[in-house]
Amino acid sequence: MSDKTIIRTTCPRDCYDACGIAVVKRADGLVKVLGDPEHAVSRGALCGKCAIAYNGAWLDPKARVTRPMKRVGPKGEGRFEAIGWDQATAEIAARLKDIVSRHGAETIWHTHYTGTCSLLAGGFPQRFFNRLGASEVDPDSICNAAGHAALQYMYGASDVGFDPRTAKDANCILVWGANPSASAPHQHKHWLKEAKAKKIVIDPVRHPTAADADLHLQLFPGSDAALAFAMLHVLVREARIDRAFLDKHTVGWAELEPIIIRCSPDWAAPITGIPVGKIEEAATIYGEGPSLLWLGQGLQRQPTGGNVFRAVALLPAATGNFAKSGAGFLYLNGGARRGIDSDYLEAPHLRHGKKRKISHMDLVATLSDARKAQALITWNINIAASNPDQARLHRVLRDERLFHVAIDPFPTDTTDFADYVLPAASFLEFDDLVSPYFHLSMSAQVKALEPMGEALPNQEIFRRLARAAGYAEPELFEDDRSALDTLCQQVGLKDFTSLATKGTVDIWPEPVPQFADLAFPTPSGKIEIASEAAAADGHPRLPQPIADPRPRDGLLRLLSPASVWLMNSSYNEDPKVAEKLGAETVTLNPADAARLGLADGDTVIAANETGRLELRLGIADIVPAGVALSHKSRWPKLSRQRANINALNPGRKTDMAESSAVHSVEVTLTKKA
Ligand SMILES: Nc1nc2c(c(=O)[nH]1)N[C@H]1C(S)=C(S)[C@@H](COP(=O)(O)OP(=O)(O)OC[C@H]3O[C@@H](n4cnc5c(=O)[nH]c(N)nc54)[C@H](O)[C@@H]3O)O[C@H]1N2
Ligand SMILES: Nc1nc2c(c(=O)[nH]1)N[C@H]1C(S)=C(S)[C@@H](COP(=O)(O)OP(=O)(O)OC[C@H]3O[C@@H](n4cnc5c(=O)[nH]c(N)nc54)[C@H](O)[C@@H]3O)O[C@H]1N2
Ligand code: SF4
Ligand SMILES: [Mo]
Repeated sequence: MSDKTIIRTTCPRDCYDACGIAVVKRADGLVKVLGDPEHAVSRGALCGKCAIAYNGAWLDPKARVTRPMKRVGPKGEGRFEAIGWDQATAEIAARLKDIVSRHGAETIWHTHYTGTCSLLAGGFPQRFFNRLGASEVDPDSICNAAGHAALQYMYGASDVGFDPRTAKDANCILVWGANPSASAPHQHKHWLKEAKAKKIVIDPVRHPTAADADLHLQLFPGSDAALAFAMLHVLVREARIDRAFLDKHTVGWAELEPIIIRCSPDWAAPITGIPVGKIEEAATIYGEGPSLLWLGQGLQRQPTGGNVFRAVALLPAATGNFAKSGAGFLYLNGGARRGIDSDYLEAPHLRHGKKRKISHMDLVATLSDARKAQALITWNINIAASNPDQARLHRVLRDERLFHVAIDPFPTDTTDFADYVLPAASFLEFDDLVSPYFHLSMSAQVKALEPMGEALPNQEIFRRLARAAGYAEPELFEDDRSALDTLCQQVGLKDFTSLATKGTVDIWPEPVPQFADLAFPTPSGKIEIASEAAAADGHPRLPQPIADPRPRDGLLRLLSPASVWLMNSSYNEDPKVAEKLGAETVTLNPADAARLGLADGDTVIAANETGRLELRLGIADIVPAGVALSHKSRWPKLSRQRANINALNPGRKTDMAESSAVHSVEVTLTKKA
């Protein structure tokens, strides 16, 4: 008899890769969480951060929250006593019902994001909040809402991307404002490297994917729309645009073309910082086609991020890069495209009345107002690390008036502020489904271990809260197996068990071209270069050839993108990952360091009107002059300052969808005395 069993499951993190995992359980109890060698993406290796954390803190009861807990000390001190589930759910439900009767259900706010992207643990809790009538912080407003809004105006859809399998037929892959070497490590390592296409990266930072590319355009942050217009200028000049496609499938090109003609590379070079020759080269390579455009998330986290997206997304329209293999763009491949019905998952029909929503950028102001907010429930999210205006947020979370329930597998800065902390099971401990957002596949998340201590999956936690609240609607209590089978059937699979035996399946056996039928789900059925819907919402009808003003003298533009060692704020809980992270640094171009009289390794103070933070200085020409780079999402409580980079983030909104313009933060840097 074998002395080990292997369970194949899927990583459900907010990551393009959605790796297949093999959990090896030895008879003596030893567990190893490894990359599944048979999985097309992971090919036997997890990324560095998961390889450490999934075999470290995620298996360590001392690192986890394992029991429901109730606050005993002052708010924010993180002192709790363990209680039973029945007591926790009864007390929480009673408090919520009291708030509903005295202040209205809309004063109960919940906020959640992508701690897990699995479907039940990410979506099922909405059934409870719909029944309760709670208000919601718009999830995407902390991440990518501007890009979604822009693509919806133009293409009618933002979650229908290219099929990565069509890369075999692409002559060019243009990665614009994404850093696969950190945020999609297996696409960096395998998918990009194996494609014969020429690779172009457009990013202010020379990250490893940019360094490996055939061409890197290291533009100044927030100048992407100007660059896109200059590339279009070259395409028009060199007659590389597809006029037949434009005539038939787009509206507004005739209005746009005169503007493009004014936007020469000579005009764009000083604005973007990219030499004329490189703009021409990038346009020529892209224009040869077929070309894939990977629209990252970084470029839309700018004050004019919506406009940036509309301008960059003109490229495939102008060159007819659709409906053929190796052509198209990708922002995200969503679940709906595969047939997943989010209304089934989230049951919005359980809600009476309209849902109140705010942007994450308005969270502090809302929580500070007792008429608007009496309670907060945080799940799948760590706002105390990830959100802007950190000092004020921590202050309002410390207010005894605000009733706060936090649900997490780990004791985070956010759970430290809560009145009740509920232990979430990790993805290794329950069945679920993963709908990857890069590849057009579907994967099973299969229970490999028993939940640690008394931890429960999110969906079960909200069933218990619904029961304690005395609700009766059957949707609130549907069991996992029934919901998983229904979701599998929605995507054309037999049931969960059959998917689990395969691990991951491609939804379409053959690669599918993007917008194969050239029917765009916009009001006109065409690509709306000129958008009446955008104009009706107060935006320009056309994308604009604009760029953000450069920072005033002395100020630096601070970028804080994804770290290679963290998944947002996740994995800070693992001491070995913390060791890899080392001191929190900021990287400057040598010219700026010389101008400011700073040396490598100096302790510097980054400051602006929102806050200040001590950082260790690194000097490297991976960033252009005028730009500072510091990766996001340290746990504030692990630093002496009890703060991270978001202490400097005022929470400025993008032009569209009130989303986060986090990469527009400006700071001064001075040497610590
Ligand atoms: N400065 C700066 N700030 C940023 C960004 C930036 O670029 N710069 N990026 C922003 C972006 S893109 C995003 S998406 C946000 C992300 O910010 P958050 O959504 O706060 O992401 P995480 O920090 O990973 O928090 C997810 C939490 O979910 C928990 N979790 C994991 N699995 C489960 C589960 O099954 N159940 C429950 N209940 N919890 C679980 C994890 O332990 C973790 O604490 O941060 C934003 N903040
Ligand atoms: N390892 C790891 N992987 C992750 C995450 C993580 O925290 N760590 N987070 C996950 C989440 S929530 C998300 S949203 C994705 C994000 O993944 P990505 O789409 O890769 O987005 P970011 O990491 O925010 O930024 C990507 C790049 O945008 C660049 N950028 C910033 N401003 C501009 C600009 O004005 N123009 C251009 N062209 N580029 C700009 C940054 O320099 C950065 O290199 O990654 C996911 N994967
Ligand atoms: S975080 Fe991404 S790269 Fe790492 S194991 Fe999960 S899916 Fe793979
Ligand atoms: Mo994100």
